Amino acid sequence: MLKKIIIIGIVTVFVIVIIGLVTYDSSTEKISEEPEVTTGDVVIPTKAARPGCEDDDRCYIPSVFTIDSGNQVTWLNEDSAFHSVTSGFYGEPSDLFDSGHLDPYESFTFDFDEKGIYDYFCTLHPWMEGQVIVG
Ligand SMILES: [Cu+2]
Repeated sequence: MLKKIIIIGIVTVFVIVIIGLVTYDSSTEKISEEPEVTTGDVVIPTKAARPGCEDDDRCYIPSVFTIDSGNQVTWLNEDSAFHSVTSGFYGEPSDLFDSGHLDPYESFTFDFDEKGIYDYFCTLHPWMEGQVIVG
């Protein structure tokens, strides 16, 4: 009788360990399958919605981003406010690209195929300016 109980106990522990391993495996798989949306070449930092970030060029970080032609740039809004990434200058958009209003943690990607210096700004906060240099 005692032997039976010990065997049942061992089997039960064994089954629990296996179930634990299986669920652990599937949960880590799920995490790795999710697309990465938390990285950006250029980040819109917290508090960019308030004037002051332009004093040390930190409305977009980095405020000047250099790439080779044919590459893309991804902006990530890490602020809790809406922002945009819009080509040109405030009041003088160049109509090359416009992210529209980016929600917090939303990102925007644009392909730069031609060499040049591309200024951009935020339609909601005139003091927010950045530049992409395509070489
Ligand atoms: Cu903004």
